[in-house]
Amino acid sequence: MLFAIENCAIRFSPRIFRRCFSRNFDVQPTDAREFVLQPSHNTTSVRRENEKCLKIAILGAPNVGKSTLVNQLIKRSVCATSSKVHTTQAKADAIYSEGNTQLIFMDTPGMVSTNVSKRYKLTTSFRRDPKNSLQTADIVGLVQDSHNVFSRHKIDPDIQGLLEKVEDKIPMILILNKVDKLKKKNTLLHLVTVLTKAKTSLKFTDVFMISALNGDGVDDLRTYLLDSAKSQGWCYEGHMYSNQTCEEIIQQTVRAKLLDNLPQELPYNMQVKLEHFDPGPDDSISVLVSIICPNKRICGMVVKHTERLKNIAVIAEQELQHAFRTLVKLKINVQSAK
Ligand SMILES: Nc1nc2c(ncn2[C@@H]2O[C@H](COP(=O)(O)OP(=O)(O)OP(=O)(O)O)[C@@H](O)[C@H]2O)c(=O)[nH]1
Ligand SMILES: [Mg+2]
Repeated sequence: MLFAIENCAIRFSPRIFRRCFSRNFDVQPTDAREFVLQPSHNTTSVRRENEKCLKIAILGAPNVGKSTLVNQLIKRSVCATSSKVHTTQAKADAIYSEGNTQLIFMDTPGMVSTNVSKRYKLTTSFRRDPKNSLQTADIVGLVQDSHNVFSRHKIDPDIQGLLEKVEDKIPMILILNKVDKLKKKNTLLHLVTVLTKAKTSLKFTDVFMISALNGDGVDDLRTYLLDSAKSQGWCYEGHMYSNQTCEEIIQQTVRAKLLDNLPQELPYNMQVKLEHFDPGPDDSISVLVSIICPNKRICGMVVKHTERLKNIAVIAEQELQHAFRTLVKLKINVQSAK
C-alpha cells in the first residue's frame, strides 16, 4: 500500500494499520576466522548477466532496531541484537543476493555524541563507522523508533548533521520501526508529518512503516531496495552473507545474549572468547565459548546465575543456527581475567 504526503511516498503493509552455510564450500576450514570468507570453487570467475548492486547504509540512534531489521532483510541472524544499547560496536556488512541483484546492508553502531562516547569509554568506531558508511553508500536507510516518546519526533542531532552534508548526493529513506508497539496508528501519520515537513527536515524519498521484530513491511522494503539497485558489479561472491568471520559472529551473538540476560552494566565489562570451533562431518558445528569476567568477584556472581547461563546458551545457539543455517552445539565456560 502506498500514499504520499507532499513529495514523500509512504509505504506500509495493510496489516500495520489494523526472520548456512552455503553448501558450496569445497573445503572444510577448521578456523572460524576464515569460515565465512572461504570462496566456493570457481565462483570468482562466475559473472552474472546485467549485475545490479545496492549498498545501503543503515543509520539510527542506539537501540532503534537497526540490526534486527538487517537480519530480517537478509533472512539470517548475522547481526547481534539485544534489548540494551551499544550492542553493535562496529560497522558490518550483511549481504543478500537474489537473481542478478545484490544488496549490501551496512549495519552501524547506534550514533552517540562525543560526550556519551567519552563517558562510557566507547571505541572510536561508534562515531567513526556511521560516518564512514556514507562514503560508499548508494542509499541511506535512517531507522527511527516510532514507539519511543522521548526521541521519535526528532532526528538525532549528530545523525542530522552527518546526513545534511550528503543529502544532495545520496538518496535517503526514513524507516519508522517498532510499529507493532503502537496502539494508535494515527501516531505514525503525525510522526511522518513532523519528521518530513519542517523546513529543516532531511529530504526523504520514501517513508516505510515496519516492524523489524515481526517482519511487517520488511518484504516491501526489500523489494523496494531490489528495484532500486544500480547496474554495477557485485561486491561479494553470491554465497556470502556477511563480511564478518564466524568467530566474530559467534562472539558478538553471545555478548548480545549476555546483555539481554545479565543485570545492568555487568555484561559490558566482560569479554567473549571463542575457544573451539569444530565443524562436524554432519554439517553441524560444535562451539566452545569463554566468558571472561574482569575479576573473581564478578565471576562468582555470574556463575550463580545458572539458569540464566543456560538460557543464554540456548538462545545464542538458536540465533547462530539461524545465521549459519546448520545445527550449532554451543557450550559456555565462565572464567576470571585475574
Ligand atoms: N517491539 C519491537 N521491538 C523491536 C523491533 N525491532 C527491534 N526491536 C527490539 O529492539 C531492541 C534493539 O534492537 P537492535 O536491533 O539490537 O537495535 P540496534 O539499533 O541495532 O541497537 P544498537 O546496535 O545498540 O545501536 C531489541 O530488543 C529488539 O528485539 C520492532 O520492530 N518491534
Ligand atoms: Mg545494532
